[in-house]
Amino acid sequence: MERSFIMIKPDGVQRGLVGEIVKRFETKGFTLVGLKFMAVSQELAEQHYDVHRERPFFKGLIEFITSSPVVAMVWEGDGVVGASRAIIGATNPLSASPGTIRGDYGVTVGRNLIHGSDALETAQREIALWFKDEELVSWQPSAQPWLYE
Ligand code: DAT
Ligand code: MG
Repeated sequence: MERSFIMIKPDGVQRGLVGEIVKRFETKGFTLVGLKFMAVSQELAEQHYDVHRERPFFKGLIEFITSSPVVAMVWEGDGVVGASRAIIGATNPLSASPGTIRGDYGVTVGRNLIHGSDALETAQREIALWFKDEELVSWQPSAQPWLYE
């Protein structure tokens, strides 16, 4: 089944939104297969955001991500990569629709609360970057037959 890498950024943690954000993925029907609360090293942050290395906001982004702990997660389910992007909302919270995480809780692009993989290949790269194989748990939630026909 499909998996996505989801990270609650330092602002989400500092603002006490961890439970609220986890709940949205949980109640949607996705399965949590990995979760850790952690400080992010400079090296990990730079690797994670490698595609943005040449962008003017890169330095500030790395400072922000390494400034305070994050919650790193892997969620599993049919179509979870695309659906997570929809649950998260547009990159700029002011453009994000109400009902999305960024639309409901954010006001500026540099404090947009949460990261979600943007494609299947990106998800695979990010999961491998943030988690060891043994940190991911394959399991069958008892609600599975009530979520999938
Ligand atoms: P997303 O997180 O929606 O995938 P992205 O990959 O384009 O967005 O950018 C990664 C992060 O970089 C984004 O969540 C916030 C930050 N960022 C993007 N564009 C920015 C900008 N114009 N100014 C400041 N930060 C920006
Ligand atoms: Mg992105």
